Amino acid sequence: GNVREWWHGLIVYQVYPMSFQDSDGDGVGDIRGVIDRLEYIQNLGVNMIWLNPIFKSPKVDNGYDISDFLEIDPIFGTMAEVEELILEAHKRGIKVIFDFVMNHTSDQHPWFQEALKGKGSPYRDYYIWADGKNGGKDLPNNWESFFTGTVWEKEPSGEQYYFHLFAKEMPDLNWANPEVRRAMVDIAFFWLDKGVDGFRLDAFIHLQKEEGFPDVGGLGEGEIGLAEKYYANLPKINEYMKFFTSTLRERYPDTFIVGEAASATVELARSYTDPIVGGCDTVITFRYFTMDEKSKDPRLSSNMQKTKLLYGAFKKNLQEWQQAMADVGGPTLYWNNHDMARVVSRIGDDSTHRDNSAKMLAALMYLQKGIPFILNGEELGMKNLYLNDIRDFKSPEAQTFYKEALALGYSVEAALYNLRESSKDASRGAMQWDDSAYAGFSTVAPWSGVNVEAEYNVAAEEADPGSILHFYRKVLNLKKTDLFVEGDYRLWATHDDFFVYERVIDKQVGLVICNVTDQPKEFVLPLLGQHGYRQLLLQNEGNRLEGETLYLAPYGAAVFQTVY
Ligand code: TEU
Repeated sequence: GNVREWWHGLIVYQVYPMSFQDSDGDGVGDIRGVIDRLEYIQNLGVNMIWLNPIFKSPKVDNGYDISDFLEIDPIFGTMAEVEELILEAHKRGIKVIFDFVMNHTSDQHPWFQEALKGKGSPYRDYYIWADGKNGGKDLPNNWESFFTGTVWEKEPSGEQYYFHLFAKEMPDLNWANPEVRRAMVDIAFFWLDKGVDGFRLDAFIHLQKEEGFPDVGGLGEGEIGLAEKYYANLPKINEYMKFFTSTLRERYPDTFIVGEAASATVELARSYTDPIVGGCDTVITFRYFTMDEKSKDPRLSSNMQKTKLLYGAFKKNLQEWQQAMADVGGPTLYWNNHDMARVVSRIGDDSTHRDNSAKMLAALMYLQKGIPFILNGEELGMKNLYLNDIRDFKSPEAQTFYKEALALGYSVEAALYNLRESSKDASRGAMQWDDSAYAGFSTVAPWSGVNVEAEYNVAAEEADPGSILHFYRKVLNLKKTDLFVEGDYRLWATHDDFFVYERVIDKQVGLVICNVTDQPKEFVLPLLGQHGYRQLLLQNEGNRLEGETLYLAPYGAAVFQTVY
């Protein structure tokens, strides 16, 4: 028996506000733009929007560096527009969740500006400080930040260093301080009072840092390195999360909370999603996607190099998450987000088999048990942005990769190729609404760059019943049926050329068959038995059923429903 929580059946659409729709002609997307597109979002068949940060921010990290948690950044619009967005979304049966950045603030945040006044400041203990070694001359330790470089930055007065896991303009909050924990709860209440339905908790697995800041081992003199065991998934995080989630739910019991838990294992995910431990409804892990490391250069950052998904490992990972999360409604289901390259380019084939691979991947992922998270534009088969100048890459990791690759003798073209195919900048391009000069996103050049494509945009795909957009709608329609919400998940043991699974309720079986290769493949369907009958629910192009044999096109996919 499943305990059906209200959020089983959610389908989340990730709106990256800077790149979704510009309504005022400044080249940056805004809240009014999202309001104007609510009908489109509704017609997709989703029932929740996750908005990346829209709060006041100097935009060192596209809004994840927040200088005022309670103000809307003027580039996005006004508080009144945000209230209107929530209201209008609700009218359409769409819930709205905000990104909640709890690990750090902008260095421009008044708390940090106060903290910089020195050890006597009442806000000093809102942040994390350390003295340099050797009388202040050397760094406090050898930990590396996720945005490359040391985690330590000397404060302007020169007295101490402050800690930053991301950019130096993003000092980490000190969650060991109960005042910080209370302040973050108050901010969440402010937005819940405005009617938001929940939060995507940004980087919450980093809220605790190892006391005493011990050096990480295995590094040479003067070297720095990632030290996840000292700043990721530490034990007090569940205590902080429990306080946060349960305090919010005392007043707003239905608050939906999805935690971003990049490096969480299934065991950790279970505790983060346990109602009496961490209290998240679900978490987003990055661990599904085991990529082929063999072809990579070990001297360069691994996630910036173009390579293939290893389907064998990928199937095993998903199977493990499906099993561990079965009784909480399944894991989150996603292919990409604003931190990863776009799926049809990274994992599908964005040239020869663009349509079929995009459709197959949609069926493969979103008919599993769990909550789909779809990145805006993915439903059109949007591919990576074509960026061909290092100045077009905004993320510091991309800049570092480029410098290091060139220093190792890579050509400019080779370095740019890897970045274009793998960096997060590649997924942040303007939404393709039509094939006008700026793809209907804006009347001026978008901040992000844009691909303009005659066949891949909302207008063209609306008009074509065989489009990727229409296919996504069909997948999401199926996804809303009981069978695909609550049905048990069973992965078939097949060759790695296939990804095949069933969803099962009683005598009803949904069977999803995917050819994950660029070659045609044959698949023999299971025997029906005397009283069974089978119905084809959905397929992409070029497949053929002859008797019990399914001839799958390259990247072919078919979904059957069988009743025994
Ligand atoms: O990303 C955080 C994130 O990916 C890390 O928490 C992760 O654990 C680490 O990179 C190790 O793989 C979020 C946002 O999604 C991203 O856009 C922001 O830049 C970042 O937080 C900082 O707020």
